[in-house]
Amino acid sequence: HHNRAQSVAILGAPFSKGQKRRGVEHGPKAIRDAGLVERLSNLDYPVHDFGDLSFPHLEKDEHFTHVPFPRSVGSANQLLSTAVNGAVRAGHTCVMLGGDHSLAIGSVKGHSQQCPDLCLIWVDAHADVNTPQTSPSGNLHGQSVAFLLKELQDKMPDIPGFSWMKPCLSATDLVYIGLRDVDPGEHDILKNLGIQYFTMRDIDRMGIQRVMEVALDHLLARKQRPIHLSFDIDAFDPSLAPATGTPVNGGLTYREGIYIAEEIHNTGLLSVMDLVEVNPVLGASRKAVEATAGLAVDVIASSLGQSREGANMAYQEIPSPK
Ligand code: 6HN
Ligand code: MN
Ligand code: MN
Ligand code: MN
Repeated sequence: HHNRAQSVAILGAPFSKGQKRRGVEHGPKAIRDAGLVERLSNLDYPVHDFGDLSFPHLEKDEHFTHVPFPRSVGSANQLLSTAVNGAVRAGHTCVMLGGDHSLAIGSVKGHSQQCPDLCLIWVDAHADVNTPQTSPSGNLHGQSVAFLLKELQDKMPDIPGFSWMKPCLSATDLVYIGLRDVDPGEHDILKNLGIQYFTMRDIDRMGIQRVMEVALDHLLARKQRPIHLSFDIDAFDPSLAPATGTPVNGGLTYREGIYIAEEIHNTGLLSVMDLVEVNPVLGASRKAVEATAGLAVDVIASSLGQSREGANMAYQEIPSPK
């Protein structure tokens, strides 16, 4: 079996200014409280929890057109990119706990500084590929992929806080899974750039097994390369993941989500993963919050090798009765 005895680094990113609702900055705590470290310690590698990053509070951060908090989002992502870069350089498989999905800008950027040939799997109800001009909300968590794509460089204005950021991915390096709420400008971008994507309708038609086969083939058939998995918890159906800011009906089932994670683990190529948009303030009850955070733990554990077949830990010998 491919299990590299690699260590895992956990990085908390308690940040919420990629959107306007409060609470998603408490995502890292909710996911840890749901037992993340304990679950990962049942797998066969050392886990290092590096705690939460601390992001500077900026007193004055005026809107850029209708985009709120541009400097806060820019500086948080710059800091995160340095942290992810360092964790990958140190040889860890890195798990970034959000926080909102604008954090993928820094996470992917930092990863790409160590692994320039990485590919990106974006599991989400949303495409998060708006430019400031196509964005209906202005929120930067709906624009992360637009910062990352070289093909969109001349469509992106100079946003305050982002002078450090240069795109690092090509449209062919990216696959989406789980889409069901795509803005008109985003659909145009997906089509024009020829990005590979699988909507919930595609999953209905093809089944998740075939979707993963085609997705991984698209990214890896020519050469094996490091995978960045950016997993937005709102990819799941809201009945499973209610505590999130932009829920959309008709999402992934539990088994589809876990299957995606298992297939990514089975490539042996997962290098960095983001688990974002768990918002404990938006759960209707404590149970709803725990269900959402527990689901996040399940996705992370499955991505790192927890198996439904068992055999997560080496078992030496069947004991004989004395
Ligand atoms: N997310 N497409 C919408 C927007 O505001 O641009 C929703 C974005 C949601 C972002 O869930 O990470
Ligand atoms: Mn997202
Ligand atoms: Mn989303
Ligand atoms: Mn394994």
